[in-house]
This record gives sequence, structure tokens and C-alpha cells, in this order.
Amino acid sequence: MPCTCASPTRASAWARLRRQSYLNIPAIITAAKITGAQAIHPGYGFLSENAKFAEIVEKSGITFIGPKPEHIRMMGDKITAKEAIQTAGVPVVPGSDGGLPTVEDATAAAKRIGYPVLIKATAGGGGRGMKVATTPDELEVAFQTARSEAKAAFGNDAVYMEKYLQKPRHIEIQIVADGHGNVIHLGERDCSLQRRHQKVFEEAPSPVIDADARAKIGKTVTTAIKKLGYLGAGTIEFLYENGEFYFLEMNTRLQVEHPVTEMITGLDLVQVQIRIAAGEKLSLTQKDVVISGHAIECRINAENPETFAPSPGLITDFHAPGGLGVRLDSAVYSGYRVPPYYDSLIGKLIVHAPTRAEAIARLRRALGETVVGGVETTLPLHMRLVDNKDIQAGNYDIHWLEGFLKSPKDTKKG
Ligand code: MV4
Repeated sequence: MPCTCASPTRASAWARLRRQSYLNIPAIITAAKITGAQAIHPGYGFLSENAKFAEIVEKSGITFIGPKPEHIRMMGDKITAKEAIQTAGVPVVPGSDGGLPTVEDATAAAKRIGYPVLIKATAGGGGRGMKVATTPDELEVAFQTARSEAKAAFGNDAVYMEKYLQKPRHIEIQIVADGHGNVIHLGERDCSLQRRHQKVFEEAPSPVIDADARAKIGKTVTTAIKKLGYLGAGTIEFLYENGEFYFLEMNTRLQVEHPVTEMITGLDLVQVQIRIAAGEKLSLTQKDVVISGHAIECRINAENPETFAPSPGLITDFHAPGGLGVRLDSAVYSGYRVPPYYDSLIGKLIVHAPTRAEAIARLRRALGETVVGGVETTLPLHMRLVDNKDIQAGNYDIHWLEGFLKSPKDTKKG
């Protein structure tokens, strides 16, 4: 996926590159026509959540492998998404129930909700345009800052407010829905380990969700998705705190971390998407879905593992790990040049084992086998994570990783 966090000069160079290559919609449609493609899978980049692209594909007589444009659009706007999901019976974070045009509206909403509050961009995502106000005297600055950041990032300064949850986990539920009214969930992924809203390490199932909790939230979510008439694969993201789920947003695409769900369910999610797009019925019902063992994904980025500065360049040495329960999703090789134009994800190491402890042991072994030379990578960070007591205990929240990265290295266990 393209990096969107660059200086203006490089950002516009990237914008030009994107327009000329993989985000050039007419070129993609033409390529599909020339090759006789019946369908287009949008991947998990920008075009995957672009309702306009889905419409153009369908109008060109090609099947879009993904949700209906109306649902992509609905979930792209955070207020519309929250309203629709709440109406369909899913718990949400208490909040302003709509936009806040003025600071007076914000003050009134905060009074009702109770501090701390969080102001979020309606067009948001990636944490931009998000500001916390802990006390009433912080509200005006938070409100104005959130607005201007939202305007700058999304060209839309609409904001709304939520109660600020202080130590939640990020837990997301994978669903798939066919065009015949069947919806199933494939359990959850715990993606709490993030740095600057970039996921680093993901696992399934979550160490804090048991079978009963999974079945309960799964039922709530599938019922809602059915009510919405949603089609295809999707992820419903939650904050999870004190045993309660609070809806955050819905992703209408397959996500980078979908392999952990594939490993614990044995399902090929891209195949499921293609079958749904072809009009087939889901081949399994909810009771056929068996969560088996534990899977962990490490994102291997071409970045300095401490500063996270991008490290593009020539890969001079490469050795992939292997063995039972080890999967490497990557396309790099010795001699490959990591381009500086996109984000720095160069591979995903996924392990699967009967238990979480065995998955961690297998991950440590696989990380030790992996060689990527010539560019810096986040592999050493992952090695430190698997050796950490909190990670081993499953004891972390959405702020844990940033705290770990800030603490002096010699005080960190492992
Ligand atoms: C929150 C929150 C606390 N309370 N909402 C960050 C990105 C955006 N998609 C939602 N985010 C958050 N929303 C309420 N009401 C804390 C975050 C948040 C976060 C969420 C998931 C994973 C990592 C995070 C890191 C910082 C803040």
C-alpha cells in the first residue's frame, strides 16, 4: 500500500506515480477487457475501499470481487457506519450520535458523555484528526485541532465525539456473507500491537476472548450484517475493555492480517471471496466453522527496527523459514530492490500451532531462520516481542507497544 505520511514534495511524486500505475482506473479496466478477465479482485490497497471503483468495474460488465458500492460508501463515513451498525444491534462507544458543527455542540456533547472524550474525524481512519480532551478546559483546542487535521488529511472537517476508552484492546471479527442471505463469522483477531496506527503483530484467537464471548459477539455481528444485506468479506473492528465490545469501524475489504484467520479456520479467504462474487452459496454454516489452534503474524517491514525509518534498497541475501505451521507471504528474493515509493511491508511471517505457547515457540524458531540482508527490517523487533513476558502472557493493550518502544532497552525483559 502506498505510504501517505510523507513530505509534500515526495507525497506529490507518489500521487503522480499512483495515478500513472496501479491506481489508474481506466488502465485497469482496459487491461481487464484486453485479457478477457471476468472479475477484478481489488486487493487490500486504496482501490479496495473505493465505492466509485466498484461501480465503474460493474458498469464495465466486470464482476467486482467485494461488497456492494453502497456498503463501501456507508462504512467509509464513520458516522454513517456507526449509526447503521448500532441500529442493526451492535454495541458502540457512547458518543455524540452525529456530527458536531460548533464548539458549543462539542461542549454540550462532552458534558453529557463525561470526560475524557475523544474527537474523531468523520472521514477518518489511521488515527488522523483524533484528539483527546481529558478536562473541559482542553476541549476547545482539541476540537479545533481535530477539525483542522481532518480538513488537511481528508479535505473534510466534519468531526464527532466519543467517550475515550483508556486501556482497550483492538479486536476485530472477520465475517463473510454470500448473496443468498447466509452470513458466518470466522472468529476474532487481536491487533492491539500497533505503532502509530500501524499494526505490527497480530494473533488469532485473542488471548482474552473465550469460546462463549466469541459466540456471543459473533452472533451479534452476523445478525447485524445480515440485516444490512452486506455481501462479501468484511471486518468489524472493536475496542474491547472490561469484557465489553465497542464498535469502532468496519473494513469492507480483506485485511493485511487475514492469514491468521485462514490458519485457524483452514479457509482460503480469497477463494471464499471469489466464490461469493461468482454467486455461489457459502459452503459451510456457522457450526461447520472450527477454530483450531493459534496463529500469529509478524509484519516484516523494510525499516529500522528502532527508529522505523524506511530502509529501501537492494536485498542482497534472503532465506525463508520453513517447516510445519510456518507460512511466509512475500514476493521478495535475493536481488530484489525494495522501492522507496510505497509503504515498507515486504513480507508477513505467519505461524500456526496447537496452542499459543507453541505458536510463540515456533515463531521464535522461524524468526531465527529468516535472513533478509541489505535492507534493515523489523525482524529484530519481533524477536524481542516473542521473548517478552507481557507478550508471552498475552498481557497487552493498544498502548503497550509504544510504551515498550519508549522504555530504555536494558530495562526491557528480553
Ligand atoms: C478510540 C480510542 C479510545 N476511545 N476510540 C485509533 C484509530 C481509529 N481507527 C480508532 N482509534 C482509537 N479510537 C475511543 N472511543 C483509541 C483509539 C486508538 C487505537 C485504536 C486501535 C488500535 C490502536 C490505537 C492506538 C491509539 C488510539
